Amino acid sequence: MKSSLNMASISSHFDLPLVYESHAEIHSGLINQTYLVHLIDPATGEDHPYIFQRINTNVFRNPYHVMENIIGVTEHFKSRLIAEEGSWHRRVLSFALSKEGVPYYESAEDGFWRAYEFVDKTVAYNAAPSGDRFFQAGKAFGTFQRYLTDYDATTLHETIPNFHNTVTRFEALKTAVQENRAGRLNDVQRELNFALAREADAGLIVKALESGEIPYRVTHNDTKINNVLFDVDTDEAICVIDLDTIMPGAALYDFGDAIRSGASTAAEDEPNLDNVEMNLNMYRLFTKGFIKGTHTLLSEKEIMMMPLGAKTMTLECGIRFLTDYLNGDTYFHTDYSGQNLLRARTQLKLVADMEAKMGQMKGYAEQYSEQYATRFASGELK
Ligand code: GN1
Ligand code: MG
Repeated sequence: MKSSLNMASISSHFDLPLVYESHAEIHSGLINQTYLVHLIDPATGEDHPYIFQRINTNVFRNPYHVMENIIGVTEHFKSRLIAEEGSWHRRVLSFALSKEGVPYYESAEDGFWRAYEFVDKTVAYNAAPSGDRFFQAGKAFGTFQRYLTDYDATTLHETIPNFHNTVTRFEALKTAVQENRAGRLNDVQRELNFALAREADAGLIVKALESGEIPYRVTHNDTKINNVLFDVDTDEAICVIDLDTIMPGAALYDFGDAIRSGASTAAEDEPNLDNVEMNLNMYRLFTKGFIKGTHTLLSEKEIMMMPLGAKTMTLECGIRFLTDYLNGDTYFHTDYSGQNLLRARTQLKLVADMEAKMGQMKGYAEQYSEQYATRFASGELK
């Protein structure tokens, strides 16, 4: 399918008064295929860059539901931006409609495609380039959650069932162990023992949601640092992207997954585990940004559980990579054999490091929430 990719033809199915000029693949996500496509206004010669994505329909079994969620949420987000900030320009994704009037184009040959306007003068990073930008990312993801508090979560489709149900993720790992489909079980004994020793703790967030101790919110669920766009001039995090997994969930999922990816000192597949740590200062700064972005939304219980959120999301991601390694790399995109095992190892190393730093991680969220609560109450911050 890849070699026969005809972007000129794919782009012609969207209702845009523009003509195709060129495209380049963007290799960052592990699930969908993403392209920067240059479309030209034939009257003026002006370039209108778009992002085109082919949805991985093995992962997102119902891509119509994915797009329904995304359109609903982005429309709501726009109205909140207008109400709170006066404009939504460059702050939310804007999707193109096809000539049939739907926000996607599909065919048996090309697959399932969507297109959105490239947000000009922005950049995404695979690793947080500075503490300030990680603080900014925290604020953006926190604000994202706050603007969606009044979104009717019952209208959302569950695009991937049990996506952050760490309990069922452990079940999937155990099934993969039993099946040993790729014959790799012997490579992973140490990682497996480490993960299974933490299985009981992995259910704590799920249990807190089910018992009503913490609320279900509309969450992003994939808050990897490369899923937020930064303004190249101001370094502000202005637009949250990759909206495929927006579903009801715990605020701790969004907080935790961002820490997992952005507070790590190394790449997800770093082979030398001595290089992999959770940077405590980055943890602190993201916490500060997230608390600032959510204003006074989070409950005391949620705030208290934030360090656990970081650990749980990292453990979950570790066992997801491990499961995929055992299954023969069928879910996450890999560039080389063994990449999923390296990814699993970095995540589990981060879990160990978080356990060692847990005493220090605790307290930041409480501290910032008190500070910001006072500043919001006095009207100093809005
Ligand atoms: C995937 O698509 P991407 O790269 O933003 C995955 C996340 C994982 C992440 C690990 C739908 O995210 O859950 O945390 O890889 N997305 C899905 O890098 O499974
Ligand atoms: Mg992504």
